[in-house]
Amino acid sequence: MTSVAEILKGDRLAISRLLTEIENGTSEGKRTLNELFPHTGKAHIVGITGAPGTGKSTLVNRLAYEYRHPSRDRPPLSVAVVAVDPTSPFSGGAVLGDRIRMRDVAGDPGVFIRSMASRGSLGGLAQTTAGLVQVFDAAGFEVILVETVGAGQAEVDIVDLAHTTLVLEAPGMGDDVQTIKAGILEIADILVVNKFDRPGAKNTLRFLKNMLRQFDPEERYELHHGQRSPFPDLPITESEKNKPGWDPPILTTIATSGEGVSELVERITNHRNFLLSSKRWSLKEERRIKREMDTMLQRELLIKWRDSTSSTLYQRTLKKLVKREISPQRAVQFLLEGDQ
Ligand SMILES: Nc1nc2c(ncn2[C@@H]2O[C@H](COP(=O)(O)OP(=O)(O)O)[C@@H](O)[C@H]2O)c(=O)[nH]1
Ligand SMILES: [Mg+2]
Repeated sequence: MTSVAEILKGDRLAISRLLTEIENGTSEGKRTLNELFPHTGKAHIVGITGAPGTGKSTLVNRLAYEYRHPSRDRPPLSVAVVAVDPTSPFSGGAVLGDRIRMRDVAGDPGVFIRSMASRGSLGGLAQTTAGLVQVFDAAGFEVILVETVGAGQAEVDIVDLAHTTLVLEAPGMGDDVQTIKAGILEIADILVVNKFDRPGAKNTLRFLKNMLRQFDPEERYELHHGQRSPFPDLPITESEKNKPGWDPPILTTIATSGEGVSELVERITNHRNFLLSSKRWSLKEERRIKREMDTMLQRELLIKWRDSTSSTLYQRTLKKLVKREISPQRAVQFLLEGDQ
């Protein structure tokens, strides 16, 4: 039994156990999440995405350190890290490298690092990640850093989860349009050119500045607010639309030495303040929670429906569909409403 009180107190062992329950999709984990939910909504959730090797894990480590030991006049904040990147040195494999890198923050009770087993996560990667984030939020961590690998739809998922999304690029990752994945720049609240000590870094910076200039702010806004989600969303009011927007800055860092990281934390904090003062924080939260509920609803309805439908009818319809005797739309109509 995981005690909710223990989690709320920030008990590390209880947190650890609950995270495992959630990863395994147990009903105990789900039950505890239900009880924890009213205690969430306080943390600043920051997503860090980008191609493998751009330096996400190294930067996350540095960010955690900077939050704990601010080099500027800022109060130290507690930090949780969720690494969803399967190639992350936080997970598996490079244990030695892991230890060496993590020594800066290891043993600090204000830091909690969890790498997620990305293999076959029951209930879906995005949902499990959201669950882990909720645990840290309820446990009182003030900042939650989520590292995700930029592959497939993963970077779009992070927009749904995070208040602030950092997109990492690095020189030598291929500075042309093809290699910068479509959609990844649009989701950035802050763009970071890491490995600024490497040759070609200035070119990467110039290239990104040009790319960013081409975006239509309206389009960015819609993407950030879920207007492209498959679900009919909460409408954006005219007055909301006309509020001054956020111009995503491009920063440069050297994650290995920590250069530029203090400035980055400053900008991340600015973005949080921007969201709060423009009321977009609550708007984002509302949309995120709605989407989460819709996704669950969709899944549960599908399961319920399949339980209540004859599998022979389902198989027969599927066969017809595969043979192209009927269209997918017709098949769905047939399954839901019968032959009409
Ligand atoms: N030269 C240089 N190397 C870096 C920098 N940041 C990260 N690296 C190195 O790049 C490699 C990949 O870093 P990692 O953090 O694992 O990248 P990830 O796959 O995006 O998480 C590691 O060998 C890091 O030490 C940087 O700013 N400069
Ligand atoms: Mg990594």
